[in-house]
Amino acid sequence: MPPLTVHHLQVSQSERIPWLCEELGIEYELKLYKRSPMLAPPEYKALHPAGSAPTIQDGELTLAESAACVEYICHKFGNGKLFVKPSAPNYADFLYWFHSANGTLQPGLSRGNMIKLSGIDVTKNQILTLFQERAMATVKMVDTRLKDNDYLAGDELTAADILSMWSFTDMRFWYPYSLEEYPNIQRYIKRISQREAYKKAMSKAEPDLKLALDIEPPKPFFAPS
Ligand SMILES: N[C@@H](CCC(=O)N[C@@H](CS)C(=O)NCC(=O)O)C(=O)O
Repeated sequence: MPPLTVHHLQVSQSERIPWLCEELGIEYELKLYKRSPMLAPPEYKALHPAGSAPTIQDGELTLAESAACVEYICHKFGNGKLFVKPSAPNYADFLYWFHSANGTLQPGLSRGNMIKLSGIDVTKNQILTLFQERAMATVKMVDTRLKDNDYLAGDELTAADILSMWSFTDMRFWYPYSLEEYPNIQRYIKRISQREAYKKAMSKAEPDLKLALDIEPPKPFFAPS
């Protein structure tokens, strides 16, 4: 039995972790959980006080929060692979895109999703309109970055990409936006979705899902009643 257990909640940002493990070539046990109906089921919530996906376990340790899980696994099991060393010329680029992925990009889109689920007419509220504009401005920034770079930190895939990819793909089951205006993100998605590790991870984590890899978003996964 491998020491590392990855708890994946259906159609959630925890899909990042099996993908990471496949990129690192490490063994892990994958446990799958269905949503009930929108949030994580009680047995998932019981894993960690945060009750959020992803959650991983390594022996006695239980850890949540995507970036913490990614950093822990890369250093504990992957010899620091997919992290950029301080001596490398693209170190600051890596830090920026690694942290902005979950510090700005993902929270911005999540906020947009909450607003949408609440059913509020955003066009009638200046603050909410501002939130949504800001969220899409971060997507635009990524698109600009990817114009001359195959991956966020430069020529090679890093942990910054592992954290970011979800925001342009399956996140759109929750916050449906088109990629029409983001041609470089479209190419990025194509590039990553052809990686063996990505394909292998998604076939294990989301075996029944047609992934949101197209330009237009999929039908929402959950519609509030
Ligand atoms: N910043 C956190 C966010 C975690 C988060 O909100 N995860 C969502 C899945 S996308 C979740 O757990 N939703 C189910 C629930 O709240 O019950 C992270 O990156 O781990």
